Parts: sequence; C-alpha cells; structure tokens
Amino acid sequence: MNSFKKSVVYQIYPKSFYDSNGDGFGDLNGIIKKLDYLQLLGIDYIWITPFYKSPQNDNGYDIADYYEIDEQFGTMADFEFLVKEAEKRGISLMLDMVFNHSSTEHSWFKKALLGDKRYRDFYIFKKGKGENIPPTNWISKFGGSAWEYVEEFDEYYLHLFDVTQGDLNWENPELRNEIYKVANFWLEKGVKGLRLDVINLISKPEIFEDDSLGDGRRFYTDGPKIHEYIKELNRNSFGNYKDVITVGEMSSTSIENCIKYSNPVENELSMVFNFHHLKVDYKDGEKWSLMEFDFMLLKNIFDEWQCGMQKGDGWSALFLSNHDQPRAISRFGDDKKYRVESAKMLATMLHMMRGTPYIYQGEEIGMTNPYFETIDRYRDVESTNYYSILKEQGVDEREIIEILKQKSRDNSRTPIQWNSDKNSGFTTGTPWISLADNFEIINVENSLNDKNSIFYHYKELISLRKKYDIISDGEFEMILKDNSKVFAYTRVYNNQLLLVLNNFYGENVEIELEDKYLDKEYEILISNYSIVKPLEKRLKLLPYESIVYLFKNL
Ligand code: TEU
Repeated sequence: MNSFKKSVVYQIYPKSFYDSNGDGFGDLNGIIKKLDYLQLLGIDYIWITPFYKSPQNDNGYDIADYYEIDEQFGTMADFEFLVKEAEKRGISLMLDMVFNHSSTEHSWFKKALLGDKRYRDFYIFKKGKGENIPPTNWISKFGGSAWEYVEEFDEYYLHLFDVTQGDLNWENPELRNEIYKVANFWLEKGVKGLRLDVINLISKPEIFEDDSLGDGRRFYTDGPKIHEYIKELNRNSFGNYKDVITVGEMSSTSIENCIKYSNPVENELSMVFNFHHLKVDYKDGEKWSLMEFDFMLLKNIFDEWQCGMQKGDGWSALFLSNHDQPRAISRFGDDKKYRVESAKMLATMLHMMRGTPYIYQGEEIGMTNPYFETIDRYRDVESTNYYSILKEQGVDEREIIEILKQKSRDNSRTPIQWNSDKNSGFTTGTPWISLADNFEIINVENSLNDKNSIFYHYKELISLRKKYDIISDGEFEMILKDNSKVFAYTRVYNNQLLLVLNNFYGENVEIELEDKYLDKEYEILISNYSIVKPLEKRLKLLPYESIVYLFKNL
C-alpha cells in the first residue's frame, strides 16, 4: 500500500513561518526551530514553497537560480541540516518545483535577451500579429496580456503569470534535460517529495491562436503532450527513487486527466491538486467578485471528484487552504462565533475523505483572514495587479477592498501566530507583511495549552488515519444529497462503515438517517462537541457539528 495514502502533508510558506534572525522574513533555520512542534502535530511531510534564489516578484515562484538558496532564507548548509533534523523526527521534505516558467532574472533568460539562440529556445518567443498586437489575445493569470514585447527581436515572449516569469519551452529537449537535472539535484539531497507547480500548463499548443471564448487557458491547460512530458519527467527523475512521492498542481483540469496523472499504472505522479471546489464563491466564474460560497455546489463537486477519482483509481490531495487561497475558516466556516467548532468541522470533513490531506500552516490553530482595510497592507502581485485593474474599470475603492479582504492570496500569507508577544513571536524585526490583529488570542501557545483546541483535533485526525484502514482505503459515497446544510458521506471497507456528518451552518439542523444504521454496534471516532450524541433515526446536529460514527460489523 502506498505510504502517502496514510500520510498527512503540512505546507510551509517559509517567508511567513518563523524568522530566526530578525530580518522580518521567515527562514530555513526558523523551520528547524519549529520541527518539534510539527512532530507533536504528527505530520509526515513538510511541503516548503520555493526558497531558491529569486527577485521575489511572485514570492519565490519566480526562480532566478534553481540550485541556489536565496540568502533571505539561509544557506545550503541550513537546508542540509533541515533535512537531517526533520528525518530525526520522522518528517520528510517535499520541495516545490516550478518548471512551467523561470524568473526573467534567470541566466537562461538573460542570455536569451542577449541573442543566444540556445537560450532563446528555452522560452516561447513569437512574432506579433501586427503593430502592438501580441501573437494571441491570451490573458495572464495575474491580469493583462500574457505576452511581453522585446524590441530588439521584434518578438513577444509568453508569460502566463507575471511579466517577470517567462514560460519555459518544453518542446525543447535541451530545456527538458536541464529540468531533469534540477529535480535530481534536490532528490540527491534526500528530498522525499516534489510538488510540481502548475505542471499541467507546460504543454503548449502547436498553433498559437486567439481564444474567442475565453482567456486562452483551453489551449495550454492539460495540453497535447502533457502526459508524454510528465511520463518523461518521471522516467528521468523521481521515478528512479522508490520512496519519493509527487503531487501535481493542476490548474483548471478534468477528472479524466487527473486519473491519468495519478493512477499508478500510468507512471506519472502520486497525486494531484485540483481547484474546482475552491471556485464556488467566484460569481459567474470571476474570482475578483464578492459572493458567499455555494454550499450545494461545493458538496456536489466533492462528490463528483471523490467518486470519479475512486472509479478511475486516481488519487487526490485533499485541501481547503494554501498560500494562494483565503483562510478556509473565514471562507467556509465562522471565524467569529463558532471559530473552534467550524474549524474542527472543516478539518474532519476533509480528513475523513478519500485522498491525502494537506494542512496549510496556521490552519491547525484556526488562523483567520486578516481583513486588511487599505491597499498598502497588501503584498501579493496578483492582488495589487487586480486592485489596479478593478480601479481602471471604475469599481469603487471600498468594494475593491472588500473583494481583496475576501479573495486576496495575502489572506493566508500573514505571519504564523506563535504567541501573544510582539509580532506574535514571529520576528524580533519588522514583519514583511502585517499580522492578523487577533494573534493575542489565536496562537500556537494558547492552542497547545488547551486540550480542546483545534490543534489537538488535527492531531487526532492525523493519528486516526494511521490507525484505521477504512479512512485511507474505504469506498466513498455521499448521503443526504439534497440536504442544503449538511455534507454527509460514508466510507465502506470490508464490513466496516464510517458515517461522517458535517453541519456547515451556525444553526441546529435535524437529519433523518436510514434504518440500516439503527440498533447496530458503533463507536464515535471523533466529534467537535464534548457531549456524546447517541445515534438515532432523527438526529439534531448543533451549529457546525461534525461527528464520525464507526460501525465495525454492518
Ligand atoms: O499557482 C497557480 C495559480 O494559478 C495560482 O496563482 C492560483 O490558482 C491563482 O492565484 C488563483 O487566482 C501556482 C503557485 O501556487 C502560485 O503561488 C504562483 O503564483 C503561480 O503558480 C505561478 O508560479
């Protein structure tokens, strides 16, 4: 059985995790100092987002040297020590590999701009369609045209993200070989996991054409040679290491492709991230809008993906939060009145599903969005770009700020709240981004001192996954499909059954269960209320109540 099915991955955004040298930025030594905390939580891997040499236009996802550690995070010796210290605690490292694009500060791109043909072919340069008309009408995911004009060549280069992130040309075998060298360099250092950034965007179409229906993503997402490229990457790097796991970040993808990406017979990846469940508060599909999340759409997407991936023997990464998403508790729960109950409900809901759970730093203590009221508080390039775009569109400043408070990636990038000291113990310097103002209440120290805290709920979920095969291997089925407040499902494994009930709202909800669950022996595996709720045909769930019943002989 693959170990990753019983594992839990903890995601660290190093810039905001812990600052060991007082410069206001988190660093690798900061992670080392907190390994005992992570070991207490019980996680198996830590995924660290990029800490390589970078101008930091996209907080490290704009890499200027794949082999160098950016000095703001520390040194290679620090990294090697981190690997060793983590291993001592039974924790493996998963590194972020950004292979769709590099920084325009990378030596490859600089040589390309100097006219070196070899390096020009590492990127995607195309002639425009006329005076000031880019090769296609594609839109960057950070706003504006996806093409940047280079006068010396009278050509444009492609950047699906920031203008300082040039897309790499995977058609070029020389580029692909350079990528394999990068992956193997870090694997040789004892890294046991790779997270592949927007890996399903690397295969571009043969013909670059305008998109009359949208922003161009349909031409380069899950592109024509994507499975060929990932199979080749597997064969030339991580596929040669039997104990290495991989997760692909799949933007705007499909179940069919995700089965191909993650079914073991395909020899591509171990598992995939998809994002459909994190667009249920995008009004008419538009991220930069205000909208309460659509609960029925959310649970139906979970149902569709759980059943689809199960049927095709694919494997999903389970997550609600990461460094690109607002804090789940502020988005799907209640970060005021029922913060603890709703955080525990969201955690149970996610961890009892079929897949490998990911915990984003601070999620385990119920950190919330910071609700920054002015644009000067924001740091993220995507957020500041869209602030300008929305202003140009004439949207009222107050409304733009409300949108940023709900949707900005900075919502999850505020410093980890360690204690109630200055800067919540994150730094002795000036933090690169403000903290949320609730850190004196919501912090690690208070969580560890409270046996009923969200932290200990996550710790229990992680240990249950190791203890019960039904959680990693059980068949998923959604029940109470039409209930507009409760997301309920079962997991079946041999003659065992898990019944998982999650009230997504801050009000009492009564549900009716099938007779087959009644008068049977069961135990309550985990709950977010202290009262023991015996199983009855008509069950009243309290606000955000989440409860898991295990039937051992159904
Ligand atoms: O994210 C891919 C991506 O599209 C995200 O930016 C996210 O989906 C988007 O912000 C939602 O609006 C990866 C990294 O996780 C992200 O941090 C990088 O900015 C991006 O790729 C470029 O490397």
